[in-house]
Amino acid sequence: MSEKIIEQIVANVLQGRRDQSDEGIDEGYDGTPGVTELVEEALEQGIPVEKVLAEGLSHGMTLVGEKYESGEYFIPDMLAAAEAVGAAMDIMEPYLVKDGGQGSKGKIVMATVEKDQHDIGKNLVTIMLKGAGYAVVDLGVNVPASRIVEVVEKEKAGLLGLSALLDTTMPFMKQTIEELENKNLKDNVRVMIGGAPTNEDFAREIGADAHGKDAFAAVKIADQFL
Ligand code: B12
Repeated sequence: MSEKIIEQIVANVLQGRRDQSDEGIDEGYDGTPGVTELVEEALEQGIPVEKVLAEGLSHGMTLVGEKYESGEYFIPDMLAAAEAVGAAMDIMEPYLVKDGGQGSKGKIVMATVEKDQHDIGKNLVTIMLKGAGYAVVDLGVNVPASRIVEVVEKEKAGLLGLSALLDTTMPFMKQTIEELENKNLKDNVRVMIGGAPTNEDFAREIGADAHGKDAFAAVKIADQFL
């Protein structure tokens, strides 16, 4: 039963169907539940939030990415899928946060770097960290290095998480770390980076303290540093 609903979530992410009123791409979806309704149902059935996230929403978006890469999908298709996943994550947040503490484990600043609008991965990481008991200040997308550094200083954050999905925006991660160094803040805050084009080597190269391949890794890194 749980496998079936996860499969339906993946299929509906691919169709970009937020709810039952959406048509989707292929025939045969009319009037059937969309991503938000399926996620609600899965959670009501007691399927673990982590499973819905990883095997449903995250996996679905990965497949959307592959279809875009192969030329089968275009930007509006990616956007529709992203919107459906975003709406589903709003439903999941209270379930995740209910399981965790009240931000008592430490403070983390999260941001997608300058000129980058991708936020699904960052939002996933943010909800997982909140669920694990951290207080997270989420600065959103397209955040300049100067703003990130200002907030890290003001909030006295122990950990900074940076997300980038574009080759062209990865250098802003380096710029952010350099600004932390210039302001003598680098010793007070650990920096973790993530996002599809990043890796451990890049993290080392720019002076980040850790690279996380997914939201679960982000929680492990936070537990290690805070
Ligand atoms: C959805 C999507 C979009 C949506 C974004 C909507 C949104 N609100 O985020 C829209 C349509 C807006 C979009 C636009 C563009 N996109 Co786009 N997009 C994607 C797509 C299909 C999926 C990304 C995603 O959400 N994945 C699902 C999430 C769950 O995965 P994730 O982001 O990787 O995050 C996980 C991990 O990486 C990690 N993680 C992420 N952040 C962090 C941070 C920390 C601290 C840690 C520890 C971990 C971590 O944990 C997450 C959860 O497991 C990817 C394809 C792909 N394979 O990634 C292309 C992709 C990223 N886009 C791409 C491109 C080119 C663009 C555009 C330039 C297209 C255009 N010509 O306009 C624009 C750029 C807009 C901009 N300035 O940012 C390219 C990038 C190529 C490159 N390497 O530079 C990709 C790879 C597609 C492709 N193959 O060509 N895009």
